[in-house]
Amino acid sequence: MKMIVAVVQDKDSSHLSQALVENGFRATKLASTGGFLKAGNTTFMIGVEDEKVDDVLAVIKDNCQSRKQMMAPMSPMGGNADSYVPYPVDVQVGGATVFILPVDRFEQF
Ligand code: 2BA
Repeated sequence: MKMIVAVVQDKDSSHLSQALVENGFRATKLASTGGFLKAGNTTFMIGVEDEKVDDVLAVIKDNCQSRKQMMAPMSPMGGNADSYVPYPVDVQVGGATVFILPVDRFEQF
C-alpha cells in the first residue's frame, strides 16, 4: 500500500475531490499553506493499493492545472527582512506536488 500526499491549488481541490470519489478512491483533505507564497493550498492524503497508484496520479493530473500567481511586494515591517521582495513577481505554481510514501501497516477500527 502507498500513501499519496498531493499539494494542490485551492481552485482545483473540489474538482479533484469529486473525481477521486467518482473513481472509487478515498481521500482526506487538509487545509495547508505554501511556505513560499504563504497562500492557502490543499493537501490530499490518499491511501491506495500499489497497483492503483498510477490511476490516482492520472486523476490528479487530469484535475489540477498549473497557473501563474502574482506575488505582491511584501513589507518587511514586523516580518522577516530576508524574505522582502520589493516588486511584484509572477510565480508559476504547479498543478500538483505529489509525494508517494510506503505504508508499513494500515488498520481501521
Ligand atoms: P509554495 O511554497 O507557496 O510555493 C509556490 C510556488 O512558488 C512553487 O510552486 C514554486 O513555483 C515557487 N517557489 C517555491 N519556493 C521557491 C523558492 N525558494 N524560490 C523560488 N520560487 C519558489 P510549486 O513548486 O508548484 O509548489 C506548490 C506548493 O507545493 C508549494 O507552495 C508548497 O506548499 C508545496 N510544495 C512544493 N514543493 C514542496 C516540497 N518539496 N515539500 C513540501 N511542499 C512542497
